[in-house]
Order: sequence, then structure tokens, then C-alpha cells
Amino acid sequence: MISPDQFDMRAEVDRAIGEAPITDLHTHLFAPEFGKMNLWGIDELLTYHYLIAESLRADPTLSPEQFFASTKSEQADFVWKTLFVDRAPLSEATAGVLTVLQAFGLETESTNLKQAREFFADQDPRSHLDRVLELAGVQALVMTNDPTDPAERALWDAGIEPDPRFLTALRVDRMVDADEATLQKWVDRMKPRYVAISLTEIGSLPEPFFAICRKNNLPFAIMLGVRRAINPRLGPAGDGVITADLSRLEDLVRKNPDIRFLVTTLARENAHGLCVAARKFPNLLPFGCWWFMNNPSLVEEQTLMRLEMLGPTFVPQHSDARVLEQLIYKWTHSRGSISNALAKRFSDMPVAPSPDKIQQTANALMGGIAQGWIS
Ligand code: FIX
Ligand code: ZN
Repeated sequence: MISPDQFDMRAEVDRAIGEAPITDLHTHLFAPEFGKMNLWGIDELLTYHYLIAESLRADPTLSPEQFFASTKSEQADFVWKTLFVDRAPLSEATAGVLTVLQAFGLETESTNLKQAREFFADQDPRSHLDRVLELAGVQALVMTNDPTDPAERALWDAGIEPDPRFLTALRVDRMVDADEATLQKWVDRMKPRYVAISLTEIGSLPEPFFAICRKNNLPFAIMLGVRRAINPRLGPAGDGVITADLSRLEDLVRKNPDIRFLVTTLARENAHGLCVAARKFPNLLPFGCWWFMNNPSLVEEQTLMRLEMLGPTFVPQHSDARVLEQLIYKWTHSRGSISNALAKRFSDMPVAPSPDKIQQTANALMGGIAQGWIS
């Protein structure tokens, strides 16, 4: 039986989580100033690499090579037909497309993409951006900025000044040979909020990464547990997961107490160990439910575990959005899972929370803690 008190508490949690301004700690979005790198619209949404993997699995009569040889709109048509028309869309990535279509009042059961294509073609990019951020509840988001990407590098060299809602992060996956001076040049140019890398396992990381974080007081973000290209034929959709050895992370964080580490892990099996490590090291911030963890059931499970083990001292979610409108679905769905976890945790506590405490917790989880670590 739900008592009237619990019912009010649940409504209050939903409202507070729903209204709390979001700081999205990791995305692959680009500000409008980046031109073609700023992806939006139905064809981009449907050719998200999550959906490519799912559609080529559902209909293996099309080979990956044939898929990638076709145009973007042909690819989008294939994904739509395969995952939305020929069978019931049930995966989280397909739910995401439907949530976006619904948000704009577009058809979700059409056999073609005509209406959606016309709608997106009609949008003014700037006002569309404002509308998407408003619908998603996002006040600021962090891009992934890679100086080794020739297109991106050219824009920085030309003195680009991104929309201030789009914060920068210096991605160093492909800069393991860079010296400190080179990294400092990019820090000066991009003014990143943190330095970031994705790893399969933590090995011996280049000393300049640490030097640059120390010198500029920047956090070091580690995204741990991706095994790249387990099926190279799938291109960007071909990556997998491994359970990482977290003792290496613990050693790293212990040996560098003056560096703040933002860490997310990809394997469900690493979620508990990351909480244990974070209990020991205040310079370690668990963030987000990354990629294969970004499913409502796992977001709820992981958020509840983090609340039980860490209290409100972590960042429950980031979007990892690659296409602008994904912000709408990723945050709508995540807010639901986070609300479920938070309401459950509050209701399991021996003492009911005050409305102020609910508000404070929601603001901290959705944006305040992230802002505190990257400001
Ligand atoms: O390394 C990353 O930042 C990953 O998030 C990406 O490589 C991955 O492709 C992705 O989009 C996951 O959501
Ligand atoms: Zn990412």
C-alpha cells in the first residue's frame, strides 16, 4: 500500500528531477559554429550506430558492406523499415527515436519517413537548437573535442568560438605520443573543462596527460571497458565491452591524489567495484551509465546502488548524444530511471525527506555536482 505521504514524496521527486537543470558531462555533439559536424534530423537519428548494429542483426540479408555503400537516406530507410515497420520496436535505441518523433508531434507508425524529413528540413537550425535544449532540460553540455580530427582542427585553427552552452573537453585517445607543450597548446586554444580518454584497460598512461591536468587544474576523465572493433565490418557500430581490472584504477587514483578523476565504466560487472573505489577516494567521481549501460533497467539499478553506496556524491547520467535531438530522449528516459531510483531510496529511508532535501538532491544529481567538478 502506498501511503498518501509516499505518494506526495514520489510526485515531489518526479517534479524536482523533471525541473532540475541538466549539465550533460559527456556528449559527441558540436555547437552550430562547427557547421556540418553538428548532426541533427531524422536521417542522422536513424543512422545512429546503436541502430545500425541492431538493424544489421535483425536483417542480415543486407551485408554491412552493402549498408555502408548506400547513401545516408537509404541507410535511414533500411533502419526504419527493419526495426520500426517489419517488427515491433522494443530496444532502447528504437524507443529513443519514437520519443523524439512524439516530442515533435510526428507520426510514429508511418511506413516511410516523408513527414519527418519535411519537418526537419523546415527547421531553422538556431531556433531548433534552442527548442531541443529546452525540451531536454539541458542548460550546458560538454562536447568531445579531438585535435587529431582534421575537420575539427581546421575550425580551431580558424579561431572558432562555440556557443557558450557547449563546453569543451580535450579528447586524447589519439594523442598518446603528444608532448606537454602540444597538449598545453590545445588546452590554451580549446579551454577544455577536462582531459578525456577511453580505454580497454588502464595501462601505463603518458606522463604529459597528468602534467597537463596538474598544471591547469583539470580533471582527467577515463571511460573504461570498451573493446574496440570486435566486429570491424560494423564500422562505428562494431565495438564491444570487457570487464576491466579496477585495481589498476584504484592504484592510479591513489598515486595521484592531486588529480580529480571522472570515471565511467562500460561493463555492468564493473559498476559495483567503481562504487567501492569511489568510497575510498574523494578525488574519484563516478559518472553516467555509459553506452551499453544506458538502458532504463540498468540506469535505475546502477543509480540505486550508487545512492546506497555513495549518497548524492556522483553524477548519475550523461547522454553521450551524437545527434542533437537524442538529448530529448536520452534525458527524458534517464530522468524516469533516476526518479524511480531516488524515490525508492528516499522511501526506504527510516525518515521521510523534506521537500528542500529532495530539491537539493535533484539539483545536485542532474547538474550541480557536474558543474562543481568542471567549473
Ligand atoms: O568513446 C566514447 O566516447 C564512446 O561513447 C563512443 O565511442 C561510442 O561510440 C558511443 O557513442 C557510445 O555511446
Ligand atoms: Zn562517448
